[in-house]
Amino acid sequence: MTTRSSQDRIAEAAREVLRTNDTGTLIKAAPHLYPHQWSWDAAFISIGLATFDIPRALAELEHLRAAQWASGMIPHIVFSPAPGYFPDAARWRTAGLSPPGVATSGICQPAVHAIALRRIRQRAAGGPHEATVLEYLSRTFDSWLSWHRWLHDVRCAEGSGLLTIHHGWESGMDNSPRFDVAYARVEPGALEPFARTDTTVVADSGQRPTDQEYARYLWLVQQLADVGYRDAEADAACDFVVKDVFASAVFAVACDDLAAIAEELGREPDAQTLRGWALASAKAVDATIDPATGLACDVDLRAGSKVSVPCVSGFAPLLSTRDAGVRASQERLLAGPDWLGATGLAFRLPCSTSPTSDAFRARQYWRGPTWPVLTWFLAFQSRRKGRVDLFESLRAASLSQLADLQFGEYYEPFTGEPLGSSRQSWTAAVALEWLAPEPRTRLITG
Ligand code: 9WN
Repeated sequence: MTTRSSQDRIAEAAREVLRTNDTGTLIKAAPHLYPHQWSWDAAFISIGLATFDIPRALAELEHLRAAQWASGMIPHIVFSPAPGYFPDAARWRTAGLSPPGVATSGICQPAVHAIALRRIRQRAAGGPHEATVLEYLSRTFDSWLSWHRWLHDVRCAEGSGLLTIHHGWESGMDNSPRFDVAYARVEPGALEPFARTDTTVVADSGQRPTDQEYARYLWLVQQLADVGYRDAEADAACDFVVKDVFASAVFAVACDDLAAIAEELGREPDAQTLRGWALASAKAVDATIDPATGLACDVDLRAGSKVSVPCVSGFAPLLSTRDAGVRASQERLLAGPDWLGATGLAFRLPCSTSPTSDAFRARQYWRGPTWPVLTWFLAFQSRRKGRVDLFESLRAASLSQLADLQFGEYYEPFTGEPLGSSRQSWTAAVALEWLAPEPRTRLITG
């Protein structure tokens, strides 16, 4: 249990991380490893910023929105001029697709943005920035709606409620074992030469994806760039076509949050459309649950089968389900011996892959470590559904983990060692959100 003075130290250090990672135009996802703006990072970062600087929170989302493509797609990276990250802007070949003067990648990430917008709206309620936030929401609503419409119409064109991804990077959980079978099918041809930068920043390369994994990542980028990122062609041209259950659950939640914003703005028909998308995706996510494991599954469209690997994405229904039975059984599973109750954990926090699974690797990126941002996200959604006890226990354990003031990108589950980048912006952001007083507004529910 962290004391009040330890909590003050965490909050002060977290604000300092965000300030020093701020380039003045965007907040770097991490000081050295990720010197650009990432899409879902920016949303979580804005949630943390809103605890002490609401205008800066809006500016962060606005920087991302300015990179939105004409299609509605919000790219996963908006590049700053800083060197030192590979693949760099040129590798993506997106000139002419990204807005003039803005360098972006060509793929997307989970759509957490409307969740952030609603959270910022809640934090602004009754305060000096409320009018600014409402004006911002009103002025930019159509952009966020077109992002959701693109996801719905393009990434879910067949109407299943589940979103398609063409790259593990689109899931945000890059080398999770949930994608091993899909990646095994990716056989890189002649790759343009490349030199990784991540393994020069993270000295222990065992914490990062392997070179073989990187070759596959880059091959997919080449395949997608070769078809100009046109989704209709990408489904055929790209070796990796997966229905991402976690991104679909995020979409369901975000559609509900954008619907709440639409209602406040008096845009009832848009709200109804969004509520419909939310319901369809929430149901579709529940329908992927493997009865044998109780976990939700991705669908590998190339193989035509569900992928049942015990990863944290299997708890997607905890984010989005409307079924009390599903919620209860997922919570039981989470508390059980394969997850929070696993033997030897330094903190009772969800690992990215179940520690009792053969696929588990304690130090390797999305193959085992705990990710503070995901812990917060699962807890936040649980509290919104009334599960204050689960929220409080995850909050206490996460703050104990974060009391090292390293703001690690991810943590070794048994030793509590911070791994990957330190001073990671979204880790600092969720620390601030854990510690900020809950806004007193009815806008919080739902
Ligand atoms: C590739 C920035 C991003 C996160 C992702 C995380 C990692 C990038 C990388 O870092 O991915 O997009 O180079 O490894 O997996 O979730 O958004 O923090």
